[in-house]
Amino acid sequence: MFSLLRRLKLSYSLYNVFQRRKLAHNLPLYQRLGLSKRYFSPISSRDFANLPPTAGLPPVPTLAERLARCAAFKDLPVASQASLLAFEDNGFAVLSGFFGTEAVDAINQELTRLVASQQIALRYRNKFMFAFRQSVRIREAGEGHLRTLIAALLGHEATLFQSINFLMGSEQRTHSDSIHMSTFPLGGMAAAWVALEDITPHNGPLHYYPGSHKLPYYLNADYANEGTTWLTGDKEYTEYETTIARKIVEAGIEKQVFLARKGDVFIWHANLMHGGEPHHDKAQTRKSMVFHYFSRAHICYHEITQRPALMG
Ligand SMILES: O=C(O)CCC(=O)C(=O)O
Repeated sequence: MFSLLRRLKLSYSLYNVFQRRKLAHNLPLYQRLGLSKRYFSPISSRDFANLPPTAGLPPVPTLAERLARCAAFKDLPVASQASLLAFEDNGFAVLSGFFGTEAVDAINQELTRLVASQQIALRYRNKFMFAFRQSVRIREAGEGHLRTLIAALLGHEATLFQSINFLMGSEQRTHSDSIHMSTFPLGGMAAAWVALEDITPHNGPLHYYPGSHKLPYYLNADYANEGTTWLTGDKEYTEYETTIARKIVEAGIEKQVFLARKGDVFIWHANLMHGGEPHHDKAQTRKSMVFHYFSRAHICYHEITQRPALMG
């Protein structure tokens, strides 16, 4: 019964009726693309099936031109610049030592303070969600040069949508963020993962599949999770994960593990397959933080739940 209620589109649409300010971002695009949607309407990839893949997007300069115009890019070491310039080929970029020790220590202290004062608590087993809404310091880390660089990678202005802090490894199975934070046209999001301490093979490093962003975007239709007019899909999330595991084997892409040093940043593309390795040594922490950004030029929503994304 509860699971049926959770799947009922009407119930969250009713909730969203009261969220106009946070949902209005999709309206100009709905209008431009001729989609008859209200700000609170359910939305999923099925709604875009008859539209050209880049419908509604303005033309953008090349990645090299966009980065060359970005002040934050000019200040970076050559290796980080090269990594960003290769983003469209690889689906990721590594910015070694992007945050200094003092900045990382301050973020860790901030998280300790927020937890101690119960301003944030664990959700979904091991995640501290949206700490940036409670902490100027954490917000600044995501809003500063990182957001500018992400905007240059996306080719559009970017909004910091979500932060997640981890004290232990996520141990998340491989996925593409586009099933959770989805856009039309595809590809209008990116994430920046920050190592808040040195990461070893024993404390659950991030893993990723180079070039996997060029695979198709696997969405609800790819694991029979489209649902009906009134209900979202009824598939367990593990079915999505199993589909992705199979697709990666079929594609023959080799997994890489990111053994980050404190302060390193790993940026991933909307469709880069990634996840968290097992955290073997539970005596060690795995402090990290990830910022998820949406493009402001795209329709932003959540494919699994078929909800428009609440911004801000
Ligand atoms: O930090 C990790 O281990 C993975 C995080 C992740 O997959 C995500 O935030 O999308």
